[in-house]
Amino acid sequence: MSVSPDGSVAGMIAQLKSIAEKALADLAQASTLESLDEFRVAVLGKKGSFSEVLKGLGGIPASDRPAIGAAANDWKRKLEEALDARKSELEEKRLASQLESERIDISLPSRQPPAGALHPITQTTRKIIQVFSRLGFDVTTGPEIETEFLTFEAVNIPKDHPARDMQDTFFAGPGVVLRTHTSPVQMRAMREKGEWPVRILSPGAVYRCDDDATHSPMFHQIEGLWVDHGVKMSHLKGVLEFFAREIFGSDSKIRLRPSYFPFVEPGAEVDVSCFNCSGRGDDGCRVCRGSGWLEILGAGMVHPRLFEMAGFDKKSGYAGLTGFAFGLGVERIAMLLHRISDLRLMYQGDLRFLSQFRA
Ligand code: FA5
Repeated sequence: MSVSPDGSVAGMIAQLKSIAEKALADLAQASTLESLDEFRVAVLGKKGSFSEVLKGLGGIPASDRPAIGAAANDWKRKLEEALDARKSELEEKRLASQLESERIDISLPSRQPPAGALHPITQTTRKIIQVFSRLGFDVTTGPEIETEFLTFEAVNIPKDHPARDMQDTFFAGPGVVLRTHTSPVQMRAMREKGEWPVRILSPGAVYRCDDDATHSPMFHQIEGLWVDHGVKMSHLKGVLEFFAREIFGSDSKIRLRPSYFPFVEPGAEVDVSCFNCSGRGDDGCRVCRGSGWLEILGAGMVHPRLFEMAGFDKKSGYAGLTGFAFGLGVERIAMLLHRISDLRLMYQGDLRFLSQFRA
């Protein structure tokens, strides 16, 4: 089909017209963007039907060619415009159907992402801090990597003292340890302030060479210290009684059993009445195992040597200065409150265990 059937100018223009008109009609039926591309190649491409006709121009006298060229360009422009218009139409349709198929139903209830919760140790720590804050204790912290001096000597545990064996520890370098208790913060707080009163609470991680169901190599303590003229053992008892009632229930009682800690004199282990059997010591009580009491912390009156170590100036009147201190294990309190039998569960990151503590 390279020349018009009769080889005339009019015949060739008529042929172009018929191809273009058929193409325009077909175009209106094209239903996909892909078929538009095929269409463009089949009609306007190098080997398309339009070009094939124009190849016959060689056999046409030069004077007639401009008329055929003008007609061809005119139809080509019309075809291209029609193609572009159809393309926009089909693109719009495709977008509309895509939007329809991807429509989001905003009235559907949303999926709840799994909610996190504070770790039971954090929850317990915060609960305890809240109780003591109400009594005016300020929270202060100390470093976990501590000098051997502040961990031991400064709180009256000399190098050769047997009490050191009870707190065997990890050395981080010469004279530097992972602190075994929060008691060095007592010394830091007194030294920092340089005067009294001092009334602080210090939570934080501590480290010991321990590892069993009730002892972990890393655990948490909260230290309390109240130093002022006139602070007595009865104040210690009152404060701890308040603490026990707030944490374990309003019927809770406490008892102090004489004990030894080098940094207090006198010293005591403090027990709280069993909240499970109301302190009766029932035979089958799984919490207190029939004793009626649960050990919760160590406490006592600050040893006067600590005031010297703190650098308090005797001449400025610290004679007669007294204070009490206590130290509790946060895991121990959490275990009692939630009846957890093995403290290692708290460090395993098992969500089946942890999700039980969602508030
Ligand atoms: C002390 O650490 C003293 N500094 C507490 C103190 C402060 C006494 C101020 C007097 C005045 P103790 O070694 O008993 O004391 O530890 C205190 C608590 O930490 C214990 O009652 C126990 O609940 C907890 N604890 C001790 N070792 C571990 C361990 N390895 N894992 C978990 N908890 C522990």
